[in-house]
Amino acid sequence: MIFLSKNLRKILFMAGIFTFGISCRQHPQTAAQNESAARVAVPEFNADSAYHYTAAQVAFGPRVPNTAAHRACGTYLATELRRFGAEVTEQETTLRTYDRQSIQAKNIIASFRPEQKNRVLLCAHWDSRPFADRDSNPANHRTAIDGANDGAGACGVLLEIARQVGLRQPAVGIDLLLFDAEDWGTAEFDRKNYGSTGWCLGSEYWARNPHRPGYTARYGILLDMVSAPNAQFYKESISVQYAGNIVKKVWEAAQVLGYDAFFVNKPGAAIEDDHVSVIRYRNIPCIDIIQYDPDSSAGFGKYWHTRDDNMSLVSTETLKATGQTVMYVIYNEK
Ligand code: AHN
Ligand code: ZN
Repeated sequence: MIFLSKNLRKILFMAGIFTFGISCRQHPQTAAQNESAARVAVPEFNADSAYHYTAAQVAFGPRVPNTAAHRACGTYLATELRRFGAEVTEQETTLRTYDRQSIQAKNIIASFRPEQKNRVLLCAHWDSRPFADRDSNPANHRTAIDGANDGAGACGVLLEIARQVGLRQPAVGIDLLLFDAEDWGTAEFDRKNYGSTGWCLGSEYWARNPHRPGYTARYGILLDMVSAPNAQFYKESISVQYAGNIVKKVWEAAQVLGYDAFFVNKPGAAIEDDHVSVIRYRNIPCIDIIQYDPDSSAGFGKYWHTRDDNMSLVSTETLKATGQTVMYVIYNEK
């Protein structure tokens, strides 16, 4: 009898846990309520504002290191980021290019809530290429490009994100890194003498000498060439290898927002870009959102590294898709 009642109590007790467990899961909210509770309010990314910041950079003229346009644009970017409430570090250094030029470079780092340990970094390069070495007109090969798509557009997106973050902070701390001297890689006309070197000098310098000793972040997102009309971002393969979960998170966010025409669910090439410095020298997983066009010879559109990379390559639709997707990701982080 005692034996049986003990067992019975046990059974009743277990049944109690079981029904309580189920009722816990069913009781508080309907599925729809649950979904709205899980959804975080993400501010609206203003693409007109990002367009304006892009045009303002291009209006200085090509931002080639050691020129007045470059210096003026660097001041503009740092001033805007301070105006949005970020703590801004201008990291200046002298770098040497593949063709043995000594350049005054400046990485610009803008931090929101720098005391917060839980951080995400967003980056882009702000310099423009000194050579239109893929231009159809050889007379243009030794002239600089506007870099509206290759440089300014991504920084325009980051400035608008900075403005929004300044207005309402996400739970994570945000660092924006605007790298200098990304685009002084070996010119096509120098390839036979130098091979392919000299890209990403600013990001390599920062990654080896971070603005704060021991700086780290949970992960990084690099934007590069994110403004051309109908741009397509394939899943860049170094990103997939070193930060596959971040690629997944970002591409899923784009899908939720209806931007899957821009964020293509296909593997892309391996691209040497600033994210490699972040991964290699800071050990921070970092992805590259970069336009990829398998039909163009270099893979980045026929206007890449030509004089055609001007404001006509800046589409507010593409800026919006990129900016809103990144904002969705950072505002949903805990
Ligand atoms: C290479 O062409 C090796 N990497 C592309 C990096 C780049 C240049 N991004 C913009 N301009
Ligand atoms: Zn470039």
